[in-house]
Amino acid sequence: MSSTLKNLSDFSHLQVKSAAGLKFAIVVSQWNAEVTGALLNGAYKGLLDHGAQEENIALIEVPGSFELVAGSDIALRNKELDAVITLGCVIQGETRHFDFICDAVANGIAQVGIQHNKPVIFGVLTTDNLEQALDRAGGKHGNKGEEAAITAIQMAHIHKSY
Ligand code: DLZ
Repeated sequence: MSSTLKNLSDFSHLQVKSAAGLKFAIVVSQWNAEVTGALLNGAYKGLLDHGAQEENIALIEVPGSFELVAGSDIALRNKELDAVITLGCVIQGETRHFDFICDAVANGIAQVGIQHNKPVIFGVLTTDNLEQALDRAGGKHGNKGEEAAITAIQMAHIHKSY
């Protein structure tokens, strides 16, 4: 492998930096609360383990994942925030509700981030069933809430450095 390619594939410089002093909002959906509660615990752990202070983490609970978009927009009225973490769980049902919610939430969250020029992290599980969701909320596939927190820290630092 050429040295240029080798350097491009070396992400060691992207090790997670400290979250001390950074301000976050977590917006969490109450639908499928067993799952989203576990994602929330994971997100808190991810932030606190990297040095974030509890008083710098705001929490907004919204009814369902669809409302994560509005919740993020409301959170970002606070201009001091460095990043928003959205947490939700949409489980495939027998209607097309799943597709509409997933599309709206993914697109909406991306849009809110662009409008406010702030990182808004997509920590929403979209699964076929509850078991798959629990596997990703502290089960055998880890905790995607914690991963979302790490992503938020990384993006907050990238945002600040440009
Ligand atoms: C209505 C609905 C359905 C059927 N399923 C889910 C789901 O699996 N996960 C979720 O977070 N929310 C669900 N909702 C609620 C919608 O997100 C939203 O709260 C309502 O449509 C009201 O806008």
